[in-house]
Amino acid sequence: MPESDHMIRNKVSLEAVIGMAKKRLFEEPRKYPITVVHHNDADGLSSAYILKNVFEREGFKTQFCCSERTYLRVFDEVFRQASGPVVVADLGATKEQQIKKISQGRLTIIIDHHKSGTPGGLMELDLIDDNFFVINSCNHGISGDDMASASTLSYAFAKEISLENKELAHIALVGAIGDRNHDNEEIGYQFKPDGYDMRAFADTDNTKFEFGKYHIMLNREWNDAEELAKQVVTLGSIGYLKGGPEFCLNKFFEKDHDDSEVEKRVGELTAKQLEAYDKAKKRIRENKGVISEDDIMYFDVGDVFAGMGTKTIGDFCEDLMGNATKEGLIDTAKYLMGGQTIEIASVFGKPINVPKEGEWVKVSIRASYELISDINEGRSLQIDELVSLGNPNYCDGCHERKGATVILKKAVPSCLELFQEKIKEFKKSKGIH
Ligand SMILES: [Mn+2]
Repeated sequence: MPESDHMIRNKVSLEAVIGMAKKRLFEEPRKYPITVVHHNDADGLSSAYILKNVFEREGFKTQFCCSERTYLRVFDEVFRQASGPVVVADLGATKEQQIKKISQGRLTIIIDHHKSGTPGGLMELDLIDDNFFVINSCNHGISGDDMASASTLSYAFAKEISLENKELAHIALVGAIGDRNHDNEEIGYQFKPDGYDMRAFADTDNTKFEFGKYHIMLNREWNDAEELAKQVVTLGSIGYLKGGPEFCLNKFFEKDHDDSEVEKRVGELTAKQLEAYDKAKKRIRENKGVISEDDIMYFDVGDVFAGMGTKTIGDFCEDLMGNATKEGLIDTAKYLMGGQTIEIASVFGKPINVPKEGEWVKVSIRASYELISDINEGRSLQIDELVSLGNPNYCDGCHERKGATVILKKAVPSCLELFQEKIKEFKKSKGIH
């Protein structure tokens, strides 16, 4: 690409990238399906549903791959097995350079609102070319945490393709609410007044804000968007390997959304989840899989969450901090770390191992109230700092008071020791013993 062109592209607006990606997509023959690789939460599933409808209306066939994280192994397999363009939703930003490499010039469009994994930001490295587009609010100064969701960006892309797609606003709202719910406790279910999300839904007739809540029109009635987002999360996480994502794409968001079928599915999954929670608590009570350090309480859940997505371990840790504190199951002054073995994911029905070799554990990390006050007062490490010191290769998506990482199963004890060491060093540096 000539230098002048490079300069122009470095300065393009979000709208311009969306326009360029659309133009390039329409040059593709309709011969091969578009593969949509998407996250399994409400934001990722809403995005996928929007893209499915938009692409199919334009005469493309579609196929889907639902992933819990940006696993390069999943992308390897998608590009190996599929022939058409690949569109990534609510994933990808942290590993855009590697994905570009894997794509080998195949048309790829990443729609994400997570921070770019490219140091200094994407635009400086000229990652965008005629076959690779990144539609990411963060690259244009719009925060993905509280201003824009992936489903709002997917919706913007949909509207660029045809204004008719405005009728998908309500689906985008469910995704946007889902992300607000989980990532941003202070803001709660509200959108920032001048955010990208807020503006997207300002002028749509199937969404409304009333009595402090967002509502969407689905199945000829107004529904509480928060409630729908929670149901989608259950289907996508607890039902991750049990057809939950497919149900969302083919039934849940459809106009003839059947409340009784949804209630039945979500009810069954929730019952299974609670049953598994009880079993996991029993393991902790019996001290099975528990490792205690001075400032860390670690436990693993064995196989009791089998078939459920790894989001389950994070939710379980939250539950422990609430209920189990009363039962004395956890030490509220320690970092709580829960481990769930990462299972095989499937790409187009074919099971694959993620990450590449060995058994890996997803470890969710939480701080209970005593520890939170220590963190707030600077007497103990924030969780994102702890992970970046103790397991720096796997620290994406961590916050100050909650986080997660992945660890090779056999390396868990040594990794915990390293975490403990880092906590000790920090305390020593602050003169705390
Ligand atoms: Mn998201």
